[in-house]
Amino acid sequence: EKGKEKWPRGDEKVWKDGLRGVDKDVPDITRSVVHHVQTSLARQAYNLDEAGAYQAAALSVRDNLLVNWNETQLHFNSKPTKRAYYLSLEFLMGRTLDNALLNLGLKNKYADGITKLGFSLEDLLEQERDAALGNGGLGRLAACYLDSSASQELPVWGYGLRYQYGIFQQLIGPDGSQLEAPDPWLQHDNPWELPRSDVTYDIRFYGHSERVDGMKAVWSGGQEVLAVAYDVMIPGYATKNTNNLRLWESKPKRGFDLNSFNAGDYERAVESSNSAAAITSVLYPNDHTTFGKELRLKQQYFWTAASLADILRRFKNLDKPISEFPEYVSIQLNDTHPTLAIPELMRILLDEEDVPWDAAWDIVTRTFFFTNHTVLPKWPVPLMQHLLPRHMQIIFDIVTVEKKFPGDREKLARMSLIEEGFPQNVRMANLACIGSRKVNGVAELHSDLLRATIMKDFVDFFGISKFFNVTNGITPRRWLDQCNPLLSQLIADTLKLPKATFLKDLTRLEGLLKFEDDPNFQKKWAAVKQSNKERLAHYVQVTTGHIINTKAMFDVQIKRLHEYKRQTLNILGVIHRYLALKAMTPEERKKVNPKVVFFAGKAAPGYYIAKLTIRLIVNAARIINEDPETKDILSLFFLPDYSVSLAEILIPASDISQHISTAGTEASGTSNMKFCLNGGLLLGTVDGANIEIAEEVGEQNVFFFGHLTPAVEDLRYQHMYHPVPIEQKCPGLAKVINEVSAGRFGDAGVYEPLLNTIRQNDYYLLTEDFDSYIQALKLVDEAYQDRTEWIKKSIRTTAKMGKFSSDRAIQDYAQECWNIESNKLP
Ligand code: B1N
Repeated sequence: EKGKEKWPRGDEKVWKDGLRGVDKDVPDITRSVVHHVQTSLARQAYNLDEAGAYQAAALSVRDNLLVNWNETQLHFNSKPTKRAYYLSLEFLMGRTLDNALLNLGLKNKYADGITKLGFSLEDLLEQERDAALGNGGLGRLAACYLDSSASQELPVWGYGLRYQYGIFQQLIGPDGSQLEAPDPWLQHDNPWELPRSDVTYDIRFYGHSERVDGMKAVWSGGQEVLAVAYDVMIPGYATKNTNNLRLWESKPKRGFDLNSFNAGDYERAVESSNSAAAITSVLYPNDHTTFGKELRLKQQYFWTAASLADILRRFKNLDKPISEFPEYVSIQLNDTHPTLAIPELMRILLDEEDVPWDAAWDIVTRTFFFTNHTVLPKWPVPLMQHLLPRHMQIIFDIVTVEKKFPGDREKLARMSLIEEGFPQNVRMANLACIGSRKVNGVAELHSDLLRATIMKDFVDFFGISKFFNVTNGITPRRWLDQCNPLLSQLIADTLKLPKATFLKDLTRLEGLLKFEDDPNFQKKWAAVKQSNKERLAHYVQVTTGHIINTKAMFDVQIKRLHEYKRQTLNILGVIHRYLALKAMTPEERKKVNPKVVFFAGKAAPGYYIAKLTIRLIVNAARIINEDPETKDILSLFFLPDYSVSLAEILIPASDISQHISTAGTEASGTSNMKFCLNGGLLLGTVDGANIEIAEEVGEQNVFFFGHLTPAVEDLRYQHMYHPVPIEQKCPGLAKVINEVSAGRFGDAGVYEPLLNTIRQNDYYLLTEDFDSYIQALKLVDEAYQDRTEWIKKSIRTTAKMGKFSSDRAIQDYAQECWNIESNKLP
């Protein structure tokens, strides 16, 4: 009988005593920190700085996590359990120490202990470097989903890559341009990972594939690279359950290729060893647009092959027939990046497990689930043929089988995995779709668009039930309790609930509605916002030297720089405001509500237009912030090097945040949810999850503007074929553009390519939405004048954010796709 097994070795009591591990009391905590100072760091009270104290505290917390991690794995291994795996090329984790302490419920005790040792926990938290293995929303979503899976005691592991360098560090050069520096985040020891030098797999590239019989083949030759596992502990909130994020590092299989070395070709030997290590050296910083690069395809295959080999090994420990694989394994594909997992599982089943084609395809299509986040990457056939000959063969075999489907030729051509042309391309989204059990988008509008456009033929073929929606979510642990402890405490006090109640069931926030009219509560609510604004102002003062008026309205747009996200619309709106202020009399200006505008975000290093937008923001800020006539009522900041940690300071401080993508272009957005959860109001277009936020909080509590999705296509068509000069189309915007063009913000001429995108095609429809945008900003100003009503809107917004917890999203996936169950550690 399971669970009653004999103790495997030695004296059970001695073992269990030793495992007690979890430091519950302050003396235990200080003892464990001091122990790490002395043994792990070989230091003492005399020579311990904050960085060392952080390391020792982190190692002490890590001991707790490791005990829980081990117990969780043992627990889930004690009987055959269905597991889900989240394959994501990006996990944007941010910092760990604070989050781990909160999830373990040990924050106050560690704070006490650290104080007794002569440090402050708050200062130590600042010592930690962000783990920034992601570009933006897609990677942060993966991190939130891990937190929610562990917190809900679900058997979910993440699989990703252990990049040596995360997303680049952003600097601003003297002319206001973005400069990039590497992010060597592993320079200091990383206490949050556990190298597993015993968990390794050989991964093959290149070589040749020879058919043996029928659909089977042998793939040999080429280059072999070693994948080494590193485990990152993912603690659940208020539970012992601690899940795993397994990240792969690439290493040369042998130190050198001895054959080349013996032949005296030392350079070639070192080169091939370098090329193995190169695979996981750096995160690609081009979100949405990384096609055609051989190293990127190598990363994708290396990661999916190692992850699948590992998943298969775990499955084999269960001693079940391979046909039952989908009964024990569900794999979620985070966008098309891991789509090679589909032909890779086919290869393993056909070539290594001797499963016939139809049975193999059946297993594959019951195992995978595909989440689409955006447009459609393709890979050139010749590149794939060269790098992965066996997988290309399998993809062509799938195409052959596909051809037997009934249907008209045009439709089949649209649905094909191969796009004809010179060269041919593999359509990864089509492969992900036909190889998966289910396909989802990330907000209602986005899922509707998928079903109506790029997936339409597949909907006709497979039926609508294969296609569904899971609206994104965010973890309230990090995005409320951790980043806004004052608000979290006020909510707990007001609702007379332990924090854990609403942090685990975010719909409980609705209880706040009862208090929206209570002046005492309103006052406290406003005081929390004020103190978060002061925290941000302090940060800005320390990092830039600027002093900010914290009585002003804080208006925030922070996200990757992209034309479709329209930071350009925002900065041109700011300039419009500035010009309007300049035209006023001093008396008129006195009546204006002061405003501070914050921008932050990185542009892909090769994205010229996005980088010009940054330059314009920075240089406009230099002029506007120095103008004695207006600087008290309008100032503007571009905060460099946006990160998860910076978001944690900015989001709780915002009065209004901007999510202003051209309708139909932002799949969901997730920072919109974070701002609203923290009582910031939303100014946005009718796009992505903005729509569902408005449905929840009520349209009277959000500021919407701009054209709707169905209009966008027609407008673009008109711009193409019936262009109207901008002076005619949108005189207000034309005036602003002319000022920029004339060099009012420095650099006459340099912004022309950016301005021309608006003057010419205006693909993102700034000329169409500018007037209603300015109108919406005016409504925001007016609403802010009535402070009591504004505070009520803010309370209502927070109260109605329950739907956007990533716990709900993970439940959707667990039920609709994975068919897994919670299992709490005793
Ligand atoms: O994924 C987020 C959404 O909230 C955003 O709306 C969406 O833009 C974002 C290639 C991407 N879509 N596609 C990417 C990232 C990296 C890369 O190499 C594409 N990111 C999104 C979460 O659903």
